[in-house]
Amino acid sequence: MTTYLITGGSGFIGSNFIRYLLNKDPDSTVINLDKLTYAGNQENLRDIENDSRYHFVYGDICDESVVNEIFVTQKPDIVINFAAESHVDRSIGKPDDFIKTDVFGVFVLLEASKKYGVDFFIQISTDEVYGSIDKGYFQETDQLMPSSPYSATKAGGERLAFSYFVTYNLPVIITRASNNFGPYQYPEKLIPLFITNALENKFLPLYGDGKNVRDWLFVEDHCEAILYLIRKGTIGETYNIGSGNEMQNIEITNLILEYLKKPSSLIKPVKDRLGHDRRYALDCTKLHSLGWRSAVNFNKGMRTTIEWYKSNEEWWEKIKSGEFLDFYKSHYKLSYTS
Ligand code: NAD
Ligand code: TDX
Repeated sequence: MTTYLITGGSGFIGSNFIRYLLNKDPDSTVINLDKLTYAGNQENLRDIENDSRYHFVYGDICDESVVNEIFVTQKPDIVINFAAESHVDRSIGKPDDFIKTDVFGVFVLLEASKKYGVDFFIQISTDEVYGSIDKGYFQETDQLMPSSPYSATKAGGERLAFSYFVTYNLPVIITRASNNFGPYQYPEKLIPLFITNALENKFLPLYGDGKNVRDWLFVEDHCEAILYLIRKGTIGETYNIGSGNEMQNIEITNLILEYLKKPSSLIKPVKDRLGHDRRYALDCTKLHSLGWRSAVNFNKGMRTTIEWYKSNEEWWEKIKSGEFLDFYKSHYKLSYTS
């Protein structure tokens, strides 16, 4: 029996990971510590909330007393820290909570893990810590040049985790995944925003020239890679997790519109994101050499994702009529009804 402390388990990747883990490993117990920020949603785990192996704790990873209480009472074997402020645009507008959660929160989890002891501490970082690359692929040993407050705080959090490995021998593994997509992603991010806007016949606000490139990883592949690294990874190491599905934003946009049979007149070029990274691309040789490769074909992953948003309107309509609406209106300065 392995007890996992999953932080941020009510968000996009965390909820997919918990569902994946409970399916794959019948002997696991999960404690999900989540602050339920605007991005946390208990609907994401409605189907497993009555599973006796699943326990939800409402709380902040920055709150030492809540974190210590979990370590004392639940004695987690493995900590996987997904909790973060995760949206680049919000970090440009107001970085405060990014600095708290993505750096200080990691510190609180590391301190508790050091004090009470764990078998693994997995820090979920991101490809954005490298910054932008016009040609070629980032390797794990490349320098970190984060460009947004989001990526800078993620770099701070993961380097702090690494320092606990070097200094205190804490069994840390760091993962740097590329852009994820799939079910339950909050509709502020490119793919779910554009799918749901298209379904509502609303504009798709494409930044700049639309030619920025991301490497798209289906969320279930990401979940699988994390579990794989717990089995096969080496403590103290950092691993890139990508799929090699490089796409320009305009290509993704056209694909969504074509699939949904919506007109390209819905595309609305808008002012570019400040400090917008042009391209992210990962060299995943290190992970491949352990025997793992992403399995989900991009087009299949997109079909699954679009169909999920088509069948789960209630899930996203509730979100888009709440807190999201204020963010959207002030950020895009577009008429939301057009
Ligand atoms: P998300 O924004 O969907 O979810 C974040 C979750 O963390 C939410 O449930 C939120 O309530 C919770 N949370 C935020 N602050 C908290 C705090 N102080 N205490 C406890 N819980 C808190 O994010 P996501 O897209 O699922 O990303 C998960 C992790 O993966 C993040 O660390 C992110 O940096 C990383 N990552 C994301 C991607 C991606 O494409 N989405 C790619 C690479 C890495
Ligand atoms: O309205 C939009 N229009 C647009 O053109 C939005 C929201 C995005 N974009 C562009 C910006 C990026 O080039 O689409 C691309 C993807 O944007 P996001 O979905 O915001 O993702 P990104 O900024 O690449 O960061 C994501 O991947 C790495 C996650 O949000 C991070 O949490 C993760 O670390």
